[in-house]
Amino acid sequence: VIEIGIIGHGFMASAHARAWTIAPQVFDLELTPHVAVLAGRDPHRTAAAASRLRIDQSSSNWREVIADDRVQVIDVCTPVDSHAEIVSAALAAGKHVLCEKPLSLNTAESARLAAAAEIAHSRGVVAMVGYNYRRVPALQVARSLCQDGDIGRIRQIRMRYLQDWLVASEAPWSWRLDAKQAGAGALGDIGSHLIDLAQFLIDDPLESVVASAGTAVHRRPTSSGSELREVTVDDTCSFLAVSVDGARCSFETSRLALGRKNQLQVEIDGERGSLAFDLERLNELQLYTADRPIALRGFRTILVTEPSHPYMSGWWPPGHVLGWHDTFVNQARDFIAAVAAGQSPRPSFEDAHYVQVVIEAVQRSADEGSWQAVRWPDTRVIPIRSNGALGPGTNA
Ligand code: SOE
Repeated sequence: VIEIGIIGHGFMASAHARAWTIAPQVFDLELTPHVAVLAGRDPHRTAAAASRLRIDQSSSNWREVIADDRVQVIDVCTPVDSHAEIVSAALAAGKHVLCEKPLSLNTAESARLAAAAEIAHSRGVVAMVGYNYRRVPALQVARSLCQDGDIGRIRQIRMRYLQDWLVASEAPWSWRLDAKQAGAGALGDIGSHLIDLAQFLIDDPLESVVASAGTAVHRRPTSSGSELREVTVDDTCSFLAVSVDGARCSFETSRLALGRKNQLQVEIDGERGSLAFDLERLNELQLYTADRPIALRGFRTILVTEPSHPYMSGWWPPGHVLGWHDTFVNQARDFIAAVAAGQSPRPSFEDAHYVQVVIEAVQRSADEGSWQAVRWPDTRVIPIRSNGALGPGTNA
């Protein structure tokens, strides 16, 4: 058994808690995850969430959870502004860390956390970020097709991630609408998934970006309706990008796309084939190849549920499809396998730092209205003191 402490009690904490329970029922794992404690700021809501999720203990002090000798894994599911402090403390205490995305508010924090994770890894500590869409079996097949050269050189990528929960002007204010707590809006919350996925799929970092971002409603009521609060992040953000190998990419994110609840679509055009994926049909991958007579060509559907497909041998017989939450179960499996093997899982903190670097370039471009270079690889120097602790972040 490996004991887990979840910090946070919202939507993501539920997704993770259930995944830790289900993963050992689906997969043969060397270690069996067990959630020992759930922590959150509000004691009543945390206790209620713990009881609903059948977690025996709740706490209103995350430092106590990190100090708990039983707990080996800290699973961070809190708003973004608290990630750096909790993650740093957990790594320093020698705990393995799974942190929800995006890793941090900005690149200064993500650079420090990536350096801390590297030091911790030399002491056998594992750290990973929860970009769960990497764990969609169909997207893993897409990655293989891109990377094994099956569709030839990648020329174009189109990705969009659309939601509509901010369409109404009366939709309530929340921490996700505050730059100080969330870092960015649609760009940080759902655009971060696209940036991570693009890198996962084609393994070719973005080199330059040009963006347009907007906020439709600048003040929103608090959930009690008692006051209006400032919205300081983007509601929509779209950007074009060029990769190091010259792929032309377009990314679109929105919280205002009426009717689109959680639409994540990917299209990749190679010189010999194209791929298309839609999260609403997450078991399917569309593949078009140019190797047939023109009269017989067309996108064909691969139903990614065969035992030979990634993760599927643990799940159901062919055709018995997976859903959104199952990606968290696959993620839990990969994390536990990495801990058992002492290996560094992906997406690493370094991978998540790359996402932050792209986000910052996109924000710069949206502010300045011009193409911006993505400053990657990041050459900033993070001072490490002789005792292995990290010094203050610098942007040397
Ligand atoms: C809310 O916009 C949200 O839950 C994101 O935070 C998740 O990362 C995404 O998977 C679904 O939407």
